Amino acid sequence: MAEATVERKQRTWIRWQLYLSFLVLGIGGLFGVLQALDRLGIDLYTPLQSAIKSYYQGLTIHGVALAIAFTFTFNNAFLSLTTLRGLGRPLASTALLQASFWTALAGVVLAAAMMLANQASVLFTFYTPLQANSLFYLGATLLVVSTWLTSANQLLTLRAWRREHPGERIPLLAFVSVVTYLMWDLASLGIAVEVVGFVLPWSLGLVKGTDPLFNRTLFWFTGHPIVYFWLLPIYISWYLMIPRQVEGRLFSDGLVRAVFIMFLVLSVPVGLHHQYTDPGVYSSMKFLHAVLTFAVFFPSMVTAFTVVAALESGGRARGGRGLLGWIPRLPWGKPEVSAQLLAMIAFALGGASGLINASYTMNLVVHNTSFVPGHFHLTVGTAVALSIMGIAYWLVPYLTGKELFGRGLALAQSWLFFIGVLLFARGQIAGGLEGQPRRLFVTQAAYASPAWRIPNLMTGVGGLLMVLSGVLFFVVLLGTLLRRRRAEQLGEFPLAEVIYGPERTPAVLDRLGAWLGAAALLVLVAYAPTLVSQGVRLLSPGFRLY
Ligand code: HAS
Ligand code: CU
Repeated sequence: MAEATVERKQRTWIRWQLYLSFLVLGIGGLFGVLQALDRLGIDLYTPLQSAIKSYYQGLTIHGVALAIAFTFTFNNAFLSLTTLRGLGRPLASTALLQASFWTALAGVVLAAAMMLANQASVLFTFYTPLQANSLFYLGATLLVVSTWLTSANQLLTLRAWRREHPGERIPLLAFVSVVTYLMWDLASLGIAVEVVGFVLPWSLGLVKGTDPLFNRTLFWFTGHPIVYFWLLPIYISWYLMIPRQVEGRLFSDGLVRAVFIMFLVLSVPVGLHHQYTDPGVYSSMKFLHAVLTFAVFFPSMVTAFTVVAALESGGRARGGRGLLGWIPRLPWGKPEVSAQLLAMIAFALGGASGLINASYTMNLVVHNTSFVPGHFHLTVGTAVALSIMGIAYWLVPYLTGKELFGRGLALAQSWLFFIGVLLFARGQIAGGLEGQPRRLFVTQAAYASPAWRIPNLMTGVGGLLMVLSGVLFFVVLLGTLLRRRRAEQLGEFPLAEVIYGPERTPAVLDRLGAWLGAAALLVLVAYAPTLVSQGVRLLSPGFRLY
């Protein structure tokens, strides 16, 4: 088959996986309504009892759909495309691309069916000894497998490319795409061992007991780096696409490679910052993870400076003068840009709240309070989700050949989401500082402090604005899809011009195998003492509190 035909076929499968991600975004987002209303003192769960049994069932659907299914399927689609574009050739295997889509779809269907049937109200962290129906765990496993299939396809494609281009530097766009998935391949081992090794056999009744603490450590082995698996595809857009979209230039090829390598090496060995308060973990190891958490903060700081520099170069090229005069000159009228600019601003706040979480002692104040959802709705909930919406505004036209519907509506959507999350997160953070627990069913709480009232009002109103914004996103999306097709592809694929290109980049950064080895070694040092000392005692039976 000619390359162009293969590529067209592959774009179709990429498109399907992208639609799957948006479908899941819609389902997960809608459950936000119930939660936001609860913060306003309106309990919709009781009247909806026949469909939704509890607050926790709704919260599980919200978390699993958005944090796991939406992000994984989007990444599979987007980073397959960036690999294909980056290497300038079709992916090595259309079959793997299809397999990734079908596996993800099967995973979504299984997990969704179990959650909707109230057979898996275990929240997105699925801590044992809470037990779900085994089909739920199988669904989650299939979602992870879909990412591995994507990664395998990337690696095969890279190998084929290398054969055709001996001695050449890996093109930057492909490099960052492959490194993102390599990081995730290593990171996902924790959850794979937890689910396949312990939880699935236990939920099937093949073994009698499980070990909650050991499972939890394995969970956070993956549960921290998963946040960078959500984030790095967005960084790819901020580094390599946004500069072009604002008519600016990216500073340096080498710096971007170095940042992604830092994420590869440092993303995993920090998971214990989710377990500062857990027993059975050496405090020296908690301290090591705290130090490494501050280390992995660094590449994001580099990103902040580099991305802002690219924005500034764009704003100045468009006539901006003075210290800050370049900001209003950015193309704020383009929804694909403004959504991502607003997402960046939210991320600056999300990053700062991350430092509070990461500080060993300050964590004691905020851990398990609503401060934490305040933090992660600024990060994954906005930096990632709103950026994805911005990306969709050029990507869907690009893939379908249909012009974006309702540009003004799309702009309003971005601002509404941004204003919504500022209120929402400020409310959650303020409530958390007043000791309000996270995952609290407020209207039915046996105790509630008056100090939580205004924070919850902000969270409720902000949350409703975010949902409304989500509805507008779907109006724009469906409006676009229902349009008549104008061309095979529409618009250009935005790729940044780089000031200092790869010729100045140290070749050692492209030695992916060696960096992966270094990462694995550091993980061993950071995790082996804890896992060995905990040992595995398969003693706990399963509980169903739902
Ligand atoms: Fe986090 C808990 C620490 C980043 C997500 N985090 C969570 C949870 C989630 C989450 C989901 O150390 C809860 C899990 C659960 O259910 O229990 N987090 C950090 C730190 C960072 C961080 C240090 N988190 C993220 C990202 C996430 C995410 C990214 C999702 C995508 N987090 C923690 C800790 C906990 C935690 C503890 C446990 C808390 C507990 O007790 O349970 C850092 O990596 C953040 C670095 C970010 C920056 C910001 C860079 C800014 C940029 C934008 C620049 C652009 C600008 C715009 C300013 C340094 C790149 C200019 C625009 C113009 C228009 C001019
Ligand atoms: Cu973390």
